[in-house]
Amino acid sequence: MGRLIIISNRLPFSLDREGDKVSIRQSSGGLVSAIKSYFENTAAQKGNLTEKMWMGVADFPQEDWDLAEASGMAGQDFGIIPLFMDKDLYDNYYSGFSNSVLWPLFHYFSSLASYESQYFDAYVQVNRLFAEKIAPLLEPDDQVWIHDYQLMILPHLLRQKKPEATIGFFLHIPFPSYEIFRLLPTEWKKTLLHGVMGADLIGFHTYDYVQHFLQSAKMLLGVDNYFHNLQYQDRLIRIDLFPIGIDYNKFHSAADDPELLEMRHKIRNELGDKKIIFSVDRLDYTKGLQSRLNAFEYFIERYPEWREKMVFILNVVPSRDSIPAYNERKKMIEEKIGTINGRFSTISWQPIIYRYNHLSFNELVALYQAADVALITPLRDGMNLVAKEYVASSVGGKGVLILSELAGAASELSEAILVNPTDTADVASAITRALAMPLYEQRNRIALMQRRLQEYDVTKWVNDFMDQLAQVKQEQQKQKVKLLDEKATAGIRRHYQRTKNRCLLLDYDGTLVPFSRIPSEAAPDNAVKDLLLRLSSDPKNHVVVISGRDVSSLDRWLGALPLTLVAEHGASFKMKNETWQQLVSVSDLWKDEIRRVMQTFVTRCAGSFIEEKMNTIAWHYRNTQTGLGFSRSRELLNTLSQLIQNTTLQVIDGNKVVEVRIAGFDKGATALKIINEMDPDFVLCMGDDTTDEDMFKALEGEAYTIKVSSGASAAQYTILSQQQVLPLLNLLTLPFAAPENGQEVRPTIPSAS
Ligand code: GDG
Repeated sequence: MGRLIIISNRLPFSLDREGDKVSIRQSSGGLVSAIKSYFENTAAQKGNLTEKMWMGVADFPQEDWDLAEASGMAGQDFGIIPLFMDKDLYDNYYSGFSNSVLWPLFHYFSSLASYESQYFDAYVQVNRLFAEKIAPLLEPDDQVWIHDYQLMILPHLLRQKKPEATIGFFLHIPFPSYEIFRLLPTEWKKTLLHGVMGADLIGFHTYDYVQHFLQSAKMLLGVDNYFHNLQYQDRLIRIDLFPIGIDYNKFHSAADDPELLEMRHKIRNELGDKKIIFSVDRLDYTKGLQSRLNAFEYFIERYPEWREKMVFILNVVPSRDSIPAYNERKKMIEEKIGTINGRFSTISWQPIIYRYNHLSFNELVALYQAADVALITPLRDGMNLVAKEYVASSVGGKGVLILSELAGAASELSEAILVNPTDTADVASAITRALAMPLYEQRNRIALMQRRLQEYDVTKWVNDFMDQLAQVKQEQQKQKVKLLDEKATAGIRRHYQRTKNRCLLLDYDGTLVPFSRIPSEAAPDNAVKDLLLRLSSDPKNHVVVISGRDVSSLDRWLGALPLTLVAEHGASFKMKNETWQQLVSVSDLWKDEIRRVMQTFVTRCAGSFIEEKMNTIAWHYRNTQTGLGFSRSRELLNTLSQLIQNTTLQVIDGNKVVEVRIAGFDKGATALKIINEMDPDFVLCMGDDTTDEDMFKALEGEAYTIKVSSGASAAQYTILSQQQVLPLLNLLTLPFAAPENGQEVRPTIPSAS
């Protein structure tokens, strides 16, 4: 039974002190109530979690905390782990690296980022303080969930101290495209990516952010993804989207609160029958206040019929006012409001009602409910909860949401009027459209959005994340079971040394030799040739190199050795000390059409090329721009699969290669044929590619099958890199140093499952 430990920059409450008395002010944020509700229903029990803890930086002095603890007030909802730190250090980490580098850059305001090295140093140091504080407290069944851009390297720092820990990470802001992310100094960006990848599960709000992250991981760390999974170093990591939800019922049922009802009536009465346009945001340049005001001004100019018939209630919530970029914006915004009001106000009407303060929950929801239109136009926003809260608060389906297409929420709220926030005319026309929208249309749109928000609320979001975290852990466990460890190696080695009629089936590229940028240059070096010679010179061994390569390459590189060679997945073969034989002999005409299609892909994807063999034609994309090559390969697979329908050809999705070959033979059938003919007492089969999977399946229960590289496989064991292949083969031949004590157990070959 473990604990759920939430780690975020701030704790979910503040302390107020008057004399010797402290009082606690709980945060009403969605995450707090979601975690509480996760524990109130059965989900936490399902995940075997008994307690909830929260760790974050305290924004109050240690002595206030001691007082709160002494009076038994602290830690009612959560066990609290406060972190106290030096103010300068905190400022450099929070106002500095977090909010003057990561925040502007991740929201595409690259010109506002100030790349000060003391900011980065403080960021690393504070993340380290978090790791040092939490690591000694962790117990084996605990699940750690780290939140947001202030703590991106904490997952790795914690993993270093606790390799087995269960760690999730969620980013609440956008993950930018690679072109933006790469603007960071090299050491910083690698540290950040490597840092996040200390987690087992990494969550983002949208599909785009997931793709951006995967691309950065590919470009900067050379890690390829397989759907949502990454194999990084020796761990499986999952990257997925979890669009955060809101506490739907809290907003939806707030309408029944009498105090709130009164507030709503008051707002309505004071504004008469004027339509209300409403927005509420933290003071932040990402929220698009300046462009929103420009659009609103243009709207009054362009659509004078609406003058005196509507008001815009603009509520700005103070935020990060110690950072210069924020303070300057406040002045600019207030000047613009002054200009608009000065320009269009009449004795009885002022177009903008501006407030710079924090609203109580009831005030906020009363405004949501009173507003005919919510105008939410951030220039970039990870998600934007205000948009969701406005929709959830609607009474009787009334209200129109105008939403920026650059907010993460836009991908879920497609029934809103979506606008580009910098397109003044577009936003102005959306405002007229919203003000004039018939009630039945408002209801239709709100109902559809409400249904979606209700289904995937914040509790569901927490459940979803925690379920996936548990799943990744299980998959890692399964993978670990397959890793060829010392014990399994010793078992295979003992078996090898006791047997007299052995068959070794070895793939070539990616197994015996590393991949080469140009296939024709992948010649074996002396180490490979020496080892193959030593293995094949042993009369107890029958060594088979089984490859998709053509006859001439295999013959040139390995023809002089006493090996059996299988070329083009079995279409041609040369038994030990014999000559080459070809199994199929058909006309080459089929290649013309395939070559023509592949040629168009060579033109469209720089760096790719075609390789022709006797029975195969292949398009290689190993040397192309990462990402582009992969997406072109998906298109090519699609085109070729349609083209070869009703023929005897077959398309193979290989390792950075798409191949078309004559169907009817594969490495599996060939391997099986060989071992059926020789009836060996020991079979070892190694390979790295999709085509080797045919062998692994065909030899299930008959051989030790070993996949070189990670990822799903039918092989019984996995080794993680090609560099381990020769040492492993070498080791098999070395006699054990001393007679072993105890009774030797003949190893059996477990079936691969
Ligand atoms: C980050 C990401 C992502 C605002 N003013 C008042 C008030 N609020 C509440 C809202 C809402 C929250 O604050 C603001 O959430 P947003 O999502 O709009 O924006 P960020 O603060 O920037 O949050 C964002 C979010 O994390 C979650 O992942 O959506 O993209 O930037 O809940 O209701 N609440 C009260 N008075 C106010 O004056 N009571």
